[in-house]
Amino acid sequence: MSKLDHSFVVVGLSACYLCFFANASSAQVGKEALSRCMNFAYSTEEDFITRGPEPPDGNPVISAGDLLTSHPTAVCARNEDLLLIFDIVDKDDLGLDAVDVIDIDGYIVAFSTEIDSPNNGPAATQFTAGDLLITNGVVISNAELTSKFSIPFDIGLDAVHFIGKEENILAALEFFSVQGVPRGRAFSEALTSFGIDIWFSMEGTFTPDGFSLPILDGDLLSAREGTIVAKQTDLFPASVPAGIPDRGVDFGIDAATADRRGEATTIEFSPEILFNKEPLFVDGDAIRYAGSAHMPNHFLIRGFEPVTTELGLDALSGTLDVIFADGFETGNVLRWSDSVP
Ligand SMILES: [Ca+2]
Ligand SMILES: [Ca+2]
Ligand SMILES: [Ca+2]
Repeated sequence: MSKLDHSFVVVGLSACYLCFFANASSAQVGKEALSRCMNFAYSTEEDFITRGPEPPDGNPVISAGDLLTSHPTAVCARNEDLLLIFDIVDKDDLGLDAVDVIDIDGYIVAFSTEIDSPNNGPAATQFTAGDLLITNGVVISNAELTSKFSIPFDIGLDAVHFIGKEENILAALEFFSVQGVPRGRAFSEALTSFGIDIWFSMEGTFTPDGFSLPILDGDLLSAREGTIVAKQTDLFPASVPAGIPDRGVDFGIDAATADRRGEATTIEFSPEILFNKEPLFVDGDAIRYAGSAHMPNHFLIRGFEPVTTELGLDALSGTLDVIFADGFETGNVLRWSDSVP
């Protein structure tokens, strides 16, 4: 083969490769795939190639914006599936930074993206990365979510979980879809009237009026009450220096889930940074309230057989119970050495 022919082949291959990745950002797996995430769902921080089960669309590239499960391992939604109703014009993958799978049959998923909508223009904002999106088209703005804390700017959103009976949550989301999302204080009043709450974590730290200490990136908050549901200090065992100013470090919350009854002890979360003393954990791990159990990242992702053991974790939904029941249990101690399969 001449050098010229060779370069045509290389260019052709490169073009196909680019086509492939262009397709990766506009892939869909359809509504049926969501049922796989009925009990447990998550999202990674990074893109990777699966060497495990082939996604329904045949594309082995998994995006950090896709919704995944490890029970059993599957892609439940591509980023574009979640964003379908928002009609994203250039079909970009906008990332996935928080998720709560609420209703499989009605395809109701609450989530947030990593970046603002490309449809935002000078005249109107469709949504930002700090807003809470629902697959029925509802946008709960960051201002409404944080209204009880009176935060005067978009402070981001990187974990979300709905509290309340499922029928009440669905009724509220339907009401918001038909009537619009109430603004300001009326939003928290609407949550009260439907008997639901939205727990969430911000991307930053802020001291609201009436608070003697700042609310942290690593606190879990109540949108309805304007209170801290779980303080950073409460999430870890006493041996971890979590909490400012009492212990020294804000490890952040990058993902959080719990049951729907509002029991803080059922919280499962992922921190933003690692801890390199005992009990060891990394930012992609999932940890149960007060450090009562620990799920290493590599255990969540291992069904995809990625060529690494750590892909990050920035959204959690459902419960890790199903994974623990699958034969993984570290008991009451956080120890990395115990958890390597
Ligand atoms: Ca993600
Ligand atoms: Ca997150
Ligand atoms: Ca946070």
